[in-house]
Amino acid sequence: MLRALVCSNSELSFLMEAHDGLSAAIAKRAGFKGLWASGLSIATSLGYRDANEASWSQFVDVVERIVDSTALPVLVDGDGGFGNFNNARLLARKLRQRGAAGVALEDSCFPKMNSFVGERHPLADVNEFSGRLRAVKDTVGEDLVLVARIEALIGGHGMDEAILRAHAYADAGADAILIHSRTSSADEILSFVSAWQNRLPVVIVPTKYFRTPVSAYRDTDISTVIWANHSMRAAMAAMRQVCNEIMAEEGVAGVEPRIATLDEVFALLEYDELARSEARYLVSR
Ligand code: SPV
Ligand code: MG
Repeated sequence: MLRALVCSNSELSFLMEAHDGLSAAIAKRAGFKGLWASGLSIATSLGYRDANEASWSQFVDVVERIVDSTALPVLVDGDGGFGNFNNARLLARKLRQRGAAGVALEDSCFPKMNSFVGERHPLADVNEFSGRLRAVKDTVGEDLVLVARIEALIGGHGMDEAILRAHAYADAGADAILIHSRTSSADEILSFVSAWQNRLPVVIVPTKYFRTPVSAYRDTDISTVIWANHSMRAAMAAMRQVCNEIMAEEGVAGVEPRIATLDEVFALLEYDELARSEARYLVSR
């Protein structure tokens, strides 16, 4: 299912960020057909920085909850693979076991730092990173969609470097290329897309160039748009507001009309199914 979303050029696809079972279930209810298990959002929800502070096993445990709480395909943000080729293939094997549909690996060095923090991050050596991709491909084959993420533009290393890397990663067996940018317009991404000439499908993350309407991508060879961190940021803003208000008012009456009702909580996680199952399976004495 993820392969159909990411690797088909027929229609622009969208992946919505999830960082736990709840955000995954909400994205599914909103109509999204696939999810992005965001490293930034998962780290943040655990109270860590997006700098490989969470261990890979903590991370895959969260991914498992995201996978299990919906039947949607999940593309997992695998950062750089948590180390070298060996760590990357171990991660990929675990992600396959936990039901992920794909993994995106970025050409950063361990420990990584979120792309938007600081300037000119060092890139992994192109051959070494290609080895990480080949190791993952040899380990999980077609079971996981392998997305190679290029940090060359975001790190200030230029378009030629980005294109060179995209070809190397395609040669190494990637199924799609994720090209990241920190500019506030989509021009850089669109230049990449026209230079790349669709050798592999292109995935983008319009976090910084959010004002560009998606119609600008529909007429290009971009296959997939990732809304990478918006549920986490929405939750953060809402929780902060509610906490501040309850603290100031020493009461919850003010926030009550603006927060989810308990009935909404019970409906989202299908408590009624539990009651029906009890009637069927719980033997009364
Ligand atoms: C993530 O969601 O963790 C990403 C996208 O990798 S970004 O934070 O923009 O690097
Ligand atoms: Mg990330």
